[in-house]
Amino acid sequence: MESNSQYSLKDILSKFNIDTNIEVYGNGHINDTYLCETSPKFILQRINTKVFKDPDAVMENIYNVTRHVRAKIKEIGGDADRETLNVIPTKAGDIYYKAPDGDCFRMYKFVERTVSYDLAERPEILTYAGQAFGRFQRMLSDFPAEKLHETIIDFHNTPVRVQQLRDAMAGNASGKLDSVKEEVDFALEYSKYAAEITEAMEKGDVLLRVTHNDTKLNNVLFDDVTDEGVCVIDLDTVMPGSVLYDFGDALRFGASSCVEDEIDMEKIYFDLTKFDAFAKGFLAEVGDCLTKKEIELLPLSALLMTYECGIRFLADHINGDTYFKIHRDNHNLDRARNQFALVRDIEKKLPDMAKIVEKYI
Ligand code: ADP
Ligand code: GN1
Ligand code: MG
Repeated sequence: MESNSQYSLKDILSKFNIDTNIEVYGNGHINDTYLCETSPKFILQRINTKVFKDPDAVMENIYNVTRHVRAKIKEIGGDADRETLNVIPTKAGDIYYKAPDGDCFRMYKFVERTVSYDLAERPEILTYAGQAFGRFQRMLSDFPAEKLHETIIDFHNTPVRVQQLRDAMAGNASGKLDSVKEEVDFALEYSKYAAEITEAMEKGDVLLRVTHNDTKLNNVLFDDVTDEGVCVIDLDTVMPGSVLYDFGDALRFGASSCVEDEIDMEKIYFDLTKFDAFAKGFLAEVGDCLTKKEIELLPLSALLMTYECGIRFLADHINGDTYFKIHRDNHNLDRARNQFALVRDIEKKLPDMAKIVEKYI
């Protein structure tokens, strides 16, 4: 990305009054993240404006949400410099910097003494993640939803995601459609589940709330000594949504036996011990606010969010890898197959998951 830019990252840093060495950082699929080796450290991010077409809207959301969360953290005597993202303004006083070629950069305080996980080796990590995402959602329960911009329309509208897969198939930009027949057949067969959450929302049985919408395990930073969840990050998609999106998406990634791009299908299963651990942490924070239908759909939300992510990876593969960052050939296809293996296993375990949910409600 940088090779086509008309600026150097040093120029960008100077807009924030920083002069230091930087290195590429983190494992996100969307933005370009850099660590500034200053003392204290900072995180510089180039916002992916192909994905987030309105960076003003994204940054306004993040600014307002972090201010709200910050006040809540202070109220209970927490450390607001560590427990929420802190946007560092530019020298000119703006909340991000737009380069002359349109590239957009933001700066955050680096959250010190934390670790992030792409795979939870111990179930306790899931309990801490559940607490962190649950607490985040609870702190935003009185945030005025009408103040939030919808940064990606229909982000978790699964029927729309199915249509986007159909569009990708019709366009077949990569020419690879014929080679993914098995995956496409699976995706279309399992579209039978796609409308479960959206229909319940239309009926008012599942409520519209302010949600995070990207509750991947590596979007929480954990204390490097105690493993407790310190800070929920990656706030680009905070917008009105369903509690089921946050619950299901966290389990999609966090309760897998494997990393998201594991290719050995024999190794991939949905770990009920991790499910139990996450449900315990998350429901202790938000369980008492849920409607009957939300509770009923908690297990299925894990299947649906995994399915949805799988069809997004598959559509991107067919489109020629234009959305998610890839690091090898067929990376998105590997990810899609991985997610579909997980969907098959979750489907078998739905009754066990319902019993676990009952314990915590
Ligand atoms: P993406 O949208 O590409 O996933 P993220 O905002 O999640 O970008 O950042 C990518 C990674 O960078 C995170 O998973 C985390 O490891 C690290 N990171 C991001 N912001 C911070 C921060 N303020 N302090 C420490 N690490 C961070
Ligand atoms: C992306 O930004 P990151 O890497 O935390 C994606 C999520 C997907 C996830 C799959 C804005 O999350 O929706 O679930 O990849 N974020 C966006 O790993 O599309
Ligand atoms: Mg991320």
